[in-house]
Amino acid sequence: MATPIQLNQANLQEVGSQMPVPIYDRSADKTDIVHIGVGGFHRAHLAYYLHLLKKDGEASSLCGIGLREADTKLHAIFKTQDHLYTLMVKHPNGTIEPEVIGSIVDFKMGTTDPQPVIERMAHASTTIVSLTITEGGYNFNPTTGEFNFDNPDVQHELRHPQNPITVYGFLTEALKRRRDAGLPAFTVLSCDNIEHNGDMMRKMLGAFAEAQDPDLAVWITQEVSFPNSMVDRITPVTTQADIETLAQNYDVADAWPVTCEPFIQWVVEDKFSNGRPAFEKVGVQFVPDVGPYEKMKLRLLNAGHSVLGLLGALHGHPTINTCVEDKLFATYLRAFLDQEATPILGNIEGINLEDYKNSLLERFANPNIKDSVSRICSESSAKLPKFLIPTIHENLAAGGSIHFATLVIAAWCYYSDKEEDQNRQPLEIIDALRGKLHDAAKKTEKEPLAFVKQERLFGALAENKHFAEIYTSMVHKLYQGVPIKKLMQDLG
Ligand code: CS2
Repeated sequence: MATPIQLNQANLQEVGSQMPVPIYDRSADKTDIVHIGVGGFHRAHLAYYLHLLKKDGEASSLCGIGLREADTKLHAIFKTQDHLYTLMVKHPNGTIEPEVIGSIVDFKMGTTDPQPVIERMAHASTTIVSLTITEGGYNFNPTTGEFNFDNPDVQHELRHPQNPITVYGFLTEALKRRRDAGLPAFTVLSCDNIEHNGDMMRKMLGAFAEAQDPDLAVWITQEVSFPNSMVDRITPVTTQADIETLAQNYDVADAWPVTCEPFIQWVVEDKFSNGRPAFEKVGVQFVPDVGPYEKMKLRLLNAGHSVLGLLGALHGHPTINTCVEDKLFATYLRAFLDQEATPILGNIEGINLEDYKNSLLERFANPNIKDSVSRICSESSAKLPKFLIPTIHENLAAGGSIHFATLVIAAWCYYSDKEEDQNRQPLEIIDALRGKLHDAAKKTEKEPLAFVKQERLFGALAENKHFAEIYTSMVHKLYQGVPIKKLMQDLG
């Protein structure tokens, strides 16, 4: 086999014989969006929307920022590929639609030398700093909802404002320099799966800035806007097989392509303190209040994923599509969505929830996506308090059903304790709180409520008698070895 063509700017024309490539101007002098957290999702979502706009003549482009050591891998790959990457859209019928995306034109790491990152953010041309820093990256105490000042990185940057480590230190230092230089503030645009993500960011940044420099905090409150936004596109982890498919079937060497589903959605509040590209031209919806859309997506799609992921992990299903191919799982998911998640959503203007749920099941069933259960279960300690636990609390308050969601919590306890499925196969557990979850879960046999007594995750759930009764009976059965599918069937 001939050596595949290395993806980079010089080879774009050659790559263009295999798939669409960007032919727009990629010079870095009009970089007005700076993005922190360039994972697969960002590359399939905001960077893709901007790519569509650039094809339509938009001059703005993106500079990616890495604030974690783990980002050095992408940094190195981007250097050899001139920040180009392939987006492989995977259709349910097996078709793959690859396209080279060129909207990211620069990438800077903030871990070794924070100055170039601060300067990029403080640069006159920067109008938006967007974020995908994951649910866990917001640094708040889940019990109190307040900023977590105990974080040692935060402590460090409060003492050394010019040497920031977290997103908070970088944003405040860059905003301070803008204020001092008489430049307008940029918009801080959160793109994470958190209800009221913009409001949350405003509150957290406000608390940090207040502790660091109260005058600056006042300026930030007056000048910076924090639109809430709902983001959606299923983006599985890239596999070696994806890299090989590109090399073998398309003759292109890309060390880190991104794969995703065809569906894409972005609903954003139109409040940008320093202007924005005309994203509405490429299908982005601008609405006055994104709250209902966010809630719908988090409580149906993301929670639905967690339901399948945790129950599927115990059973031994490897991917989300293998879960929904299993009729019992599909029926269970629908029952959870209809009986527990939907009743608390109320009406959402312009949305038919039946259609939305039908489309979710279709999206989850895409056999070409192969979204791993381990990705879905990763960081459950940051996800479930946003996706699923509030639904249990709200149903308890309203007298609604909680059985379907409670079995997921029981499964999560078993998963955290045993770290293997019910066939004794090891599970890949990725969670910042893995040790704590394991320690709490392993007390279950002596103290059945030990896992749900972790207040920072569950609030006062364990004190609710109705919940405690259902949960205790479920963990009891799981620990006796009753198969998860039998427990699911009993509820159906
Ligand atoms: C998933 C999300 O992280 C998860 O558990 O539910 O990554 C999901 O795929 C995206 O939010 C889809 O927009």
